[in-house]
Amino acid sequence: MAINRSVLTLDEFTLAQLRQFPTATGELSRLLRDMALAAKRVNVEVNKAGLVDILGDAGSVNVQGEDVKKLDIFANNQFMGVLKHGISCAGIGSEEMDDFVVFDDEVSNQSKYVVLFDPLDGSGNIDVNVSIGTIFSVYRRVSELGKPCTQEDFLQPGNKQVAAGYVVYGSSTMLVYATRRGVNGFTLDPSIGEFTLSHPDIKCPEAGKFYSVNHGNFFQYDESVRKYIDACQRKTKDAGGPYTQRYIGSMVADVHRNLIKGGIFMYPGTIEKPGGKLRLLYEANPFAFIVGVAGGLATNGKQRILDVQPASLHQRTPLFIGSKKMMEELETYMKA
Ligand code: P6P
Repeated sequence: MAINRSVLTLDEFTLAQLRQFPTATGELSRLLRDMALAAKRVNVEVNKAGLVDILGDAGSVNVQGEDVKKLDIFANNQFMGVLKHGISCAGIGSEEMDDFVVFDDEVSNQSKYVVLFDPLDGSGNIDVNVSIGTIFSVYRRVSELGKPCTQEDFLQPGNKQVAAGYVVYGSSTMLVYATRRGVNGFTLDPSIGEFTLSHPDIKCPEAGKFYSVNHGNFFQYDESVRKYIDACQRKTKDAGGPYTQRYIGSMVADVHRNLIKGGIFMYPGTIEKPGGKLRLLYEANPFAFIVGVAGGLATNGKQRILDVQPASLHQRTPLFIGSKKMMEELETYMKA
């Protein structure tokens, strides 16, 4: 029987990349394998979330007598656990934890990366069965190897990212990650329990027909944003339209669709939240890196997201991200 070797697993893919750089230590490949392992464990729980609800809400005790943790706390513990017990990460910052976590053991202190992540973004959508996701960002430490990582390791601008990625727990479970060499997507094959290369070398189409924004906040947006949204609604066929408004309310699902098919996602500042809702370090930056490597753009309305110097772990930012030509058109309204 011929062995189907055409479909590479994530491990085979990262090792093939590693073989092209003999001087590489393999730490990043191991880190990605750690993230994929945690994603598989989270995927199992996300897929039975409805059952968990039937058997008892978070905080209750399930039929096995186990404490049922909120899924995003469960996901946080899975990603933190694999990174703490791996060999590639000195510490983490998480949406679920007030401060960054220094692993501070001999092996971790020698590790050259730190990771920021949102373990389960959009978890409010779980009980209505809408796709949710994990988002992560990888930096090389600026602090001295051999010692515990420091706050400076986590507060680097997005343009210093070494890698970034996300997992979308949807109709299938996909892991997409980017390095400066490219963006590649892997779909979980349940028959072998491995993420397998399904979307090699993802490029964000220069133009698209999807625009994603919460229309409920329309009258709270700046006039320039309202004018652009109005223009999206008026797009005729000869101007690249008509556009479709698609907004799932789960950033990973919305940005993933726009990355693959072309489109723009906007979470502007509002009168109530002028600084926006989304988090810079583990939501905007990783997606800005991924979409940027794929040929798209991402700004906060004033500057490129990747150039923003972070001041704190959980700071928020307005976010406009997607196809190059759509972002350039938006910028003409913002400059007007
Ligand atoms: P709104 C989910 O809570 C989230 O953080 C993102 O995944 C999503 O894009 C956004 O918030 C939706 O926010 O205010 O439009 O419901």
